[in-house]
Amino acid sequence: LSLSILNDVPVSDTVQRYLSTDLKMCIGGQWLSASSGETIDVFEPSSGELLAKIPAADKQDIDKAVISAQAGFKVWSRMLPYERQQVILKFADLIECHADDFAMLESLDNGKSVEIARHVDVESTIKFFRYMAGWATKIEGTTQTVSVPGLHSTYTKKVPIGVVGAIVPWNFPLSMAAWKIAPALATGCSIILKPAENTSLTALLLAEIGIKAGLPAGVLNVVTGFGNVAGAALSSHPGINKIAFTGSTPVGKMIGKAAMENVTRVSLELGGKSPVIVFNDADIEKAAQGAASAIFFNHGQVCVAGSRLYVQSGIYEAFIQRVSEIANDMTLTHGMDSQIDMGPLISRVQQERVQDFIKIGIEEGARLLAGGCDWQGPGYFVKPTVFADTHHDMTIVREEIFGPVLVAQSFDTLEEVIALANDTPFGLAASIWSNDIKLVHQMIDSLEVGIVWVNTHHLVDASMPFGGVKQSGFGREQGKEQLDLFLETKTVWINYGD
Ligand code: TXE
Repeated sequence: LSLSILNDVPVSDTVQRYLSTDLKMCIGGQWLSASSGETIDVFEPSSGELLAKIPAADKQDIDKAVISAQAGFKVWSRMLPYERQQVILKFADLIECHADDFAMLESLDNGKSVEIARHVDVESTIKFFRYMAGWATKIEGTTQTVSVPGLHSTYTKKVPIGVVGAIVPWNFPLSMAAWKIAPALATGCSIILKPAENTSLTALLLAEIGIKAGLPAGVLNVVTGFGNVAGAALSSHPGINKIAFTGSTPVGKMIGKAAMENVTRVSLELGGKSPVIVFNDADIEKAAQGAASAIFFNHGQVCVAGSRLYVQSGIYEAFIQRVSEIANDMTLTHGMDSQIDMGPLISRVQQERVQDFIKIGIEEGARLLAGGCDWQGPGYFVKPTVFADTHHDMTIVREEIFGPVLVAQSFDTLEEVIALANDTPFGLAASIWSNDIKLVHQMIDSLEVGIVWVNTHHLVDASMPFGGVKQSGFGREQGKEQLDLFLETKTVWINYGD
């Protein structure tokens, strides 16, 4: 397939192979079409042009993948941790060799800047694989002193949970796949990954590279398909030992229910409506740049996006004017253009959904300072939008919009802003902008969230747990804590008395 945005751009053979109407998915080390022969059209979001066709898997394909993953698990879990570590490290090296291919495919599939894809998504993926490879040889049980009479040797072993079913969204397709695959491999699990139907290309390339790195057949399966068909078949399959999901809260609830039917372990990383809280003493310029990037990074399609802005009344007007200026100055273009500040949203559906929220905001009487819902031209773009003078009865304040739309309001006291920040069913992240050490610590203690940033937003690292409270989900990804999601504890009692 040829794409208009690639007219003057050199394209590698690997990338060219993926711009195809005949892509296959990876089950048990084999490249297969869907059993039904059905496919899904995938579009390049800045032009709406056809990018690729991927298999539309159904229950039959998931059944096949589960059998393969069960066989893969037997081989992989019995390998020495050191051998598994070497394969994961090789996997990371090969991702690095293909870093530019991954970045270009991610940009074409998702619409984000190819530079950001290369330096954020791909770079962090490589680091994460290396970080998790380190843990492969360091998974330990404990010995205990017990209080029952007699002579007993007692200890715990950590054993891999088995076959992992992973379902991931389209906003960070490669990173989200990596966040599930790397810890599964490090703990000795096998995995079936179902990428989002609109962004499966980098997941398929990961499967190709994983085989080259030496993963035994069936250890990493990538099954493409629609959520309500392939995703539903995966999350309700009795042969799956753990479901790891990232996506919307409504789908997370459905997956949780389906998993519980089989008492399958489940971890959920769901939606958010994260507050950005700016106090009078903050450096206005730095905090305004921070607040803008908190909402506009990745075009607002980030679970931890800083989508609610609370500014203390002394600097409120100046602050929201500055954030609006930043929004108005942003260049909207496709991911191959070096002038890009913001790319398109993922799909026509998301563009319409986000623009509808903007219309509702205007109807509900919020003050529109930047942007709006009048994008003219091709592609699924939405202008960076800032609403001021919002309040908590408004739909745009209560719901996750998942686009470049910021809602701002002022506050006076610490108590007031704590109540506002926590007045949401979500509890993923928050950022605080102030240099008052007492106030910052009081805020950290009071916010009902899984992640707090101070004078920054969006920082993520392989070693730092990531996840939310309330309806933003449960379980922590990244860091040592994530390993527990993929391990079971086995308790051993040995009586060595008479
Ligand atoms: O998400 P879905 P959608 C939110 C965000 C966005 C909205 C809709 O608000 O506007 O969700 O996006 C798979 N059983 N987030 O519809 O449906 C699906 O195929 C099993 C926030 O794209 O949650 C995809 O692989 N799986 C979020 C994955 O779930 C199912 C990121 C996520 O898609 C399924 C994405 C089912 N019944 C959207 N239905 C975040 N906070 O990170 C769908 N899927």
